Amino acid sequence: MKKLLLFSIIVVVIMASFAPATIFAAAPQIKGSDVMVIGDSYFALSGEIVRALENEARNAGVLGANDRFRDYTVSGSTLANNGIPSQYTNGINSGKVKYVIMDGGGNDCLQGWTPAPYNENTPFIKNATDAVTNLLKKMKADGVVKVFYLFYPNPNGDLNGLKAKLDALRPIMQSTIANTTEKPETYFFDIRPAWDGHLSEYTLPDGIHPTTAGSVATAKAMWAEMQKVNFFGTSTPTIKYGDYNNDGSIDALDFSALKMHLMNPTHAYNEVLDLNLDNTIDSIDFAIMKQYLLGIVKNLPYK
Ligand SMILES: [Ca+2]
Ligand SMILES: [Ca+2]
Repeated sequence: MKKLLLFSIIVVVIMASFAPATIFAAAPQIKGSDVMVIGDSYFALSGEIVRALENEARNAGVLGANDRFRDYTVSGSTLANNGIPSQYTNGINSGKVKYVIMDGGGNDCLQGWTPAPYNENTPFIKNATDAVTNLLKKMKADGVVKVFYLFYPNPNGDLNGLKAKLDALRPIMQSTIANTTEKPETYFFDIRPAWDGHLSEYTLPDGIHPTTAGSVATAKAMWAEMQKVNFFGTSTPTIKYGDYNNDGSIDALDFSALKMHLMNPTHAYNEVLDLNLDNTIDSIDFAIMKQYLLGIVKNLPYK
């Protein structure tokens, strides 16, 4: 037992000394090239939402300082007529992605004159929702893991009935996405609450597109939602590894508790003490905790 323990400690020390220093740094957890952004002028006109969202990701340590998402957004794009879907095709043809951030449907609402009332069979709605169903299906086949679909704020003014059309499209698009079976994990995000009470401040004189303040607020709200749903899978695990006595810190008390735990020949498995996530509690975990307390291992669990 003692020999094994010593051996383990030596192995860990050797591994640590040969590993590049960056292995312990808070490295970016996603690559910008894994993230594709597609959509219309709501994103594309100034590009500020995407830039602000990248900043949020950087500030959270999720994206590297000079890394960017892959932005294929084009002003004026519809979902129908292979507009936004063709952005996706262009993007995926130059490299696979795990995450897609998108909007769409606003320009579909602006196509031609359509009398109210609107329902799921109204052409501009049906064409847009059919396009999204097919797009999600293709994304699933291409191995996209998650999709974040941003749906617009209210326009500032009626804008020839645009508000009524968006109000009709919004719930139908949301249920279409929910009912699509072949899709990546898809989040439909209604941005209106973040804009409540700020419509004039956040909207350009055209009544539709976001100002800089509107872009930043939109990105912040998107990021808060992404963190909430752990969109990029980078949130801190809820288990505090190593904190055996659950007092919020990992210290000598936990170290001696782990020692006692190991000395008990019938010791049970305890996830909190499995510091290398190999489903056993043994001398390797003990060695890792020692390294952690010495400041050599910076993060638990240690893989
Ligand atoms: Ca503790
Ligand atoms: Ca273990």
